[in-house]
Amino acid sequence: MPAPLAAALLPLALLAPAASPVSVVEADFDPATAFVPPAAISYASDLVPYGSHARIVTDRSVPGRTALTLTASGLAPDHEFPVHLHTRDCGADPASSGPHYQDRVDPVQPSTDPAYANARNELRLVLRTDGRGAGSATTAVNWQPRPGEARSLVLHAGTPAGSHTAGPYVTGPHAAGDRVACVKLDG
Ligand SMILES: [Cu+2]
Repeated sequence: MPAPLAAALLPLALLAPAASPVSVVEADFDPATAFVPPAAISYASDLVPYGSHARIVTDRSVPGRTALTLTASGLAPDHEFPVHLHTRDCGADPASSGPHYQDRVDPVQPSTDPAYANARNELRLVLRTDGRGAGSATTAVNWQPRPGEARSLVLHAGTPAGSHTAGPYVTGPHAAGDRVACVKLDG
């Protein structure tokens, strides 16, 4: 392109909006078999009923820091869900979301070394629902995810432990730690 034109376009390029530092994902949980692949999948409808709702606000406006807030409604009442940032997209198989996202990636996978598998190097929340199944949790870490490497937020079965009714993709009663739902993220 002629140099004068390039020079004229340069200011426009500088004005192009950067990725917003605050992103909001809102989604209803659906079965993975929904006709349109859902933005949020429930694998265990007793803990995460179809039609229940999640809102995730990810705030990267402070350099070197990420704050994440999960607000949900319609979930199982009085349950404590461990929630983590995972690396891969949600899929019909609960394992699709891959391992936990780590700021410093453990060279040994699956990661069990507490030097890597900890709440500073991973993004973890505990979502406690009230008697009506609503709840909110927030956390912040001193890093920002590498683009494209933190693609989902996964809810795990937590407390109270015990056997829950299996959803269509979880055969048999599921135990604490099982992935019961997954929300796709932009990042
Ligand atoms: Cu997890």
